[in-house]
Amino acid sequence: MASRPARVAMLEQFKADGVTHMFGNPGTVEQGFLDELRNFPEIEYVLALQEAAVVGLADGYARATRRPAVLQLHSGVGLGNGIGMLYQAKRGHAPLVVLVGESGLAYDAMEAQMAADLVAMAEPVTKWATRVVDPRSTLRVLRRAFKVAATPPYGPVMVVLPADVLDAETDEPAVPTSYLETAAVPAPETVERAADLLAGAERPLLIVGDGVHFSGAQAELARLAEVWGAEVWGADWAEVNLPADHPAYRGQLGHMFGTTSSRVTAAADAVLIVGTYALPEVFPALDGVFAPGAPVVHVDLDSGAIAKNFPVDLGILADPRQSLGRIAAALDARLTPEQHRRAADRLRTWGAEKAAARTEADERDAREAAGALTAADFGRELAAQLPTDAILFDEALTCSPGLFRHLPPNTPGEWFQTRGGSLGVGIPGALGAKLAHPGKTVVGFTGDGGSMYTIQALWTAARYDIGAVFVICNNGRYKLLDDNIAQYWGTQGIEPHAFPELFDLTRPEIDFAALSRSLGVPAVRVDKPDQVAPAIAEALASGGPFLIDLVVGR
Ligand SMILES: Cc1ncc(C[n+]2csc(CCOP(=O)(O)OP(=O)(O)O)c2C)c(N)n1
Ligand SMILES: [Mg+2]
Repeated sequence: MASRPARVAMLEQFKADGVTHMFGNPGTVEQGFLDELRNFPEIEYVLALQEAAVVGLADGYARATRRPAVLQLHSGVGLGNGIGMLYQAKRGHAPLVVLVGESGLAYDAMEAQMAADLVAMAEPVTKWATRVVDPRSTLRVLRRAFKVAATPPYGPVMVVLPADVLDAETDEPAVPTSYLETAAVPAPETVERAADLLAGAERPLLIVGDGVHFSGAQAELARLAEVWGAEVWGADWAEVNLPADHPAYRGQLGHMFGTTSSRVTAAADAVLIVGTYALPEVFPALDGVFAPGAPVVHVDLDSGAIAKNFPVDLGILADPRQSLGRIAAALDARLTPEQHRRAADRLRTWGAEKAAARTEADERDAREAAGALTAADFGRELAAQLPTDAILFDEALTCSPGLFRHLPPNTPGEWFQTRGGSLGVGIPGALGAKLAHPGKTVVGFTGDGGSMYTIQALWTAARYDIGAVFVICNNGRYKLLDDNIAQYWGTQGIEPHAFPELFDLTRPEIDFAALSRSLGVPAVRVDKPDQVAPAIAEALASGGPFLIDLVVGR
């Protein structure tokens, strides 16, 4: 292979791996390879004006393409700005390849301006953080980064690129990365043991996370839930792992308090955990999570997730899609006709409960119709106007239940929710999804709080004419913090009182429509019910990026 500067070889490597986008925010120490991009027209550099937005764009793109996304951050300062969003990418298992520039190995001893231990900075928020120290291993390291990012559990990988290493020559050939086949099938006797443990249950529980989506196991999960008559509860669930309308889908375990989740988990007499870990709340229960004697089986491609916090009776390191159908078949064969009948009865009951809850919520909406505009009002009208295959990116937080009652996430790849707790992914995430699927309608929801962490991403939307629609659910508050502190008062025996002033965002009021227009994205403010339908029609017809400032609940 001909020798050429590593900065050129690196872009050849991306080309060999089919990379079409690099998200980034530049600096001087990356100028060498960024300048070379002019010779690689197949790779588009997507500029964002703050690193949280860069990572959010890449995260949305990686989620929507299900392939590694490449992004570039500038030295310690840029990496520092990106860390909060990298945290959410790691928690959510986004396969990101993060490139961070630095001046060079030659300057290591100098501790010059902007020098930092970049590997140490990135380690807690990446699967692997490394530094290229010899030009002859530039492509070796990059290929390994792609492979590690896209091996379960997926996650971000960071590679530090010293400028003097990239300016030196390498003769490594640029060949596509070797990815792993991970459709590991459990041994037949393991499937039988799982069925033995689970078959006797009368109150079976499936705790499910995004590992089901990653392996494409939705149909197998549905079949298992139906055969077993099991409730399905989400944990670390931000993709469509089971259609929201499926009778077995009962909701999400608590994001905040383990005591809330324990009411569900401790009531089960057998538990099967799939594609997640137990349990991801902010304040998890330390004990009492599962009923004494209730068997716990865990299927995952993430060995670290199995028996992470609590013992299991059987841990199966295998692909969910290859496992769940087999376990369902083994259960099907074991259950008595009476058990089959009771499983079917349970599903029927849950289906009826769901329908009743839906009717009740619709009636409540109708009663409240004369009051303040609600997220549900918007969701209902959007559902009427939206094409059936639209992609929705959900960072609507407290507005999410009202919105998505009318837009139930039923189809994998058409709903993405924020993960890991870092605010600000709503707008850039929707942009990433739109870049991945330019032909589809993409709507991103965020809050008046969440949007302000990455509002600069609107400029990127305008700059590259990325035609996603953004909806800011503007309730004038950090409302989720109100809800959480009310729960906290309950746990501490504190008398309910006025919510803290510091959760208020209306002094001064943010004019989101004006802010959006100033960044190049047309926008309307909607604060009355009769403005909803025309605003949605205008947004969907615009073809380019468009923002709706939706004033709700006040
Ligand atoms: C980067 C980051 N900073 C702070 C928080 C803490 N936090 C969690 S929810 C929340 C309020 C979000 O407000 P908004 O987006 O308006 O949604 P709402 O709660 O009003 O539905 C805040 C500040 C966080 N999760 N992430
Ligand atoms: Mg808010």
